[in-house]
Amino acid sequence: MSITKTVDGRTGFVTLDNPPVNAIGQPMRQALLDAVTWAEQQDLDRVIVTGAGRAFAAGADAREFDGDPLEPHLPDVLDRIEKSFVPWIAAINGVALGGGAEIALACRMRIASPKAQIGLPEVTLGVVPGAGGTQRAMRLTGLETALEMVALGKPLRADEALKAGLIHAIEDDPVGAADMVNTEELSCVVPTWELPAPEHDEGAFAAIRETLAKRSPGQVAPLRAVDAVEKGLSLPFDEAMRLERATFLELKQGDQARALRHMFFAERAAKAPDDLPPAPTLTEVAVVGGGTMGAGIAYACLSARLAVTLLETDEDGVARAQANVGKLIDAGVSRGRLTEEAAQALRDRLTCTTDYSSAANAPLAIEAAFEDMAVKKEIFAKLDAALSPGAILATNTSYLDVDEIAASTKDPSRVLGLHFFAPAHIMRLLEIVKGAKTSPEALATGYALGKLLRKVPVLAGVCDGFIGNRIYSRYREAADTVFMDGSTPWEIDEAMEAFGYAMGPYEVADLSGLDIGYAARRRQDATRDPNRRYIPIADRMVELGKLGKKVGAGWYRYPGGGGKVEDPIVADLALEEAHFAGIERTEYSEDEIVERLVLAMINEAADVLAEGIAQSAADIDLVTVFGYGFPRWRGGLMHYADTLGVAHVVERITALQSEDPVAWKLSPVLANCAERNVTLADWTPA
Ligand code: 3H9
Repeated sequence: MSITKTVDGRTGFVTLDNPPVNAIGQPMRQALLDAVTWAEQQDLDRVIVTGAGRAFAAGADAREFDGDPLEPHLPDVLDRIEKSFVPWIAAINGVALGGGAEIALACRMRIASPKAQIGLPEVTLGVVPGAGGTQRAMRLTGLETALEMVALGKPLRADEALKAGLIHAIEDDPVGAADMVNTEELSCVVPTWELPAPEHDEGAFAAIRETLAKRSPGQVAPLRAVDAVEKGLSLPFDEAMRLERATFLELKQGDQARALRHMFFAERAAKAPDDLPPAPTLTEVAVVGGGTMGAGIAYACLSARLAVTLLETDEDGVARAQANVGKLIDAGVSRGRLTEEAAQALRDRLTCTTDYSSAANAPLAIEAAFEDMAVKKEIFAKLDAALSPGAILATNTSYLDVDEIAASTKDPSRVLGLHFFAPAHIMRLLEIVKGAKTSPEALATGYALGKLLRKVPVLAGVCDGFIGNRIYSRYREAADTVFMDGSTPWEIDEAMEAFGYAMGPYEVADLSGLDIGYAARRRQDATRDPNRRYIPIADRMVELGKLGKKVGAGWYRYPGGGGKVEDPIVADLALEEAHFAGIERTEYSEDEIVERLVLAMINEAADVLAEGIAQSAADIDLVTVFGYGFPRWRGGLMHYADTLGVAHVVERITALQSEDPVAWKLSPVLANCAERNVTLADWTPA
């Protein structure tokens, strides 16, 4: 069903009905168009349009965007609604987004429930509003709010929408209130399209463009949405609508919109596989270790209404854990995310202790202690003894072998990895690591926790670094090679920022601490291919005590603990090492830097796929975007590789083999995709 229609007296009721969120597809557009004629033929004095279920309408059905537009088009349907002699009133019962908001804007009046939200988030899908959003919103709210709505995509709450002039009233029962509107009053309301456009305001346009340059560099749609508003100021309404529509259609087919659509649907597809047993209801968890990571995990669990027993080794540790979680709660209050009452409820649900028996009833424990196998095994032995035999035991290790940890317990089937990303209460990615013996029940519990914490769960197999850190290690290696052979860390960082990362690899390393990568390299020493070129610069940095921002110096210097400053000594290190190694340094362009770093990641990711460490290319996209800051508008690493084209990727990696055949050994998955002429997204093991 797409809409339902009923009549009561001279009032027509149209309910948008396409569960779960009333996305507007072709059948709904046709049904709405027919409803306009239906209302006119019955000589109704109003039509009240509302949504079934929790939403008014979530917007155009984005699943249609890959194909050609299907008639009737939404702008034409809304033109009919707006110009019909039977006035329509939108009774906005829940979210009205994109095309959903545009339906409401074309109605003569808008009455919203207090929980409604109204927004034009099209830019988050890489397009501009395509059914009048850029033209009607500004006629109702004025320039400033309209520009923010279309360019930033953030919805307005009902109270904000009322204040902005977007809606006429807020009522608990918007349908009832719409029915009560005086007929004469209704007939006096001027249709939105007839309202004058606001005056041009250079300051408002300059301000929004400046904001966009900072917030969404590289993204096309937000700027085009601003242009559509600006052009609309001096064009007749119909002409401005045609221009908006043309922009929408053009962007819809572009790389950025395809990438953002891919991410939208991949994010929603990330959930527990159907063949897992039903997940247990979690009400409490144990977390081991109250350092930065453990405290972040504990805070995330508390915020999801779980009771948390935070286990530490001694009383100092208990005090530190309590303080670490306390700081996060206090920050929640000072940022306005938590009321004082909610904060107290979180504190009440937290127990910090050294006594493992306090966690005896927890169905799940998450270990987030120091990255050391002996430490982990000791903790798992204690958990094994204290928790019930059915409890699931998870490790938050970033690199260590989950199977070895599991083997040290009485029942390895109840052990899995739950790899959070720092800060654990903010970063959305959760790698759910399946060991050789991990049971379906353990996985189901991991997914249940992920759902409660509103994480994006991605299933990963066991290897050094799982999906994300393994690809990241290769990225780092490629960066250090480019540094050694010709560039500086700041040139590399700038190139990756221009590509779309918020920070380049060297600034990130300074924030995490160079000792982390050092420890990983020492762990890999025993298994590293002796023929693989080793870049010693990062080790030299650690030997020099340049451990990153925490000590005031890493790849950059941080005088007085402040912002980063380029350090010529670091640049000289590469000159020195290159000289020792007899390397003639080259100057790399920004494009060459990006190409090398990104191709290195793509090749490694293809190996991750080949080895079954990741289940799909889309999972790798989720990991790279939600855990490592790969630009979402490029669709994640593998989607980007498919945008470049596998044949091109293979050709470029093959060309780089002349420099280093070991580091640039082509992944069999890439070779296979090129041979079969399939994308990475469509690749399946033979
Ligand atoms: C647009 O409107 C263009 C117009 O200007 C011009 C036209 C000419 N399409 O997120 P959830 C599915 S562009 C298709 O898990 P929540 C979603 O995939 C659009 N499907 O629920 C999921 O499916 P499944 C502008 C959609 O409660 C299910 O609904 N609008 C769409 O956490 C539930 O979704 C937007 O950008 C869609 N538009 O959040 C709004 N929306 O069950 C996009 C949802 O198979 N949507 N689905 O996994 C949202 O922001 C959230 O979905 C919403 C609900 C807040 C509505």
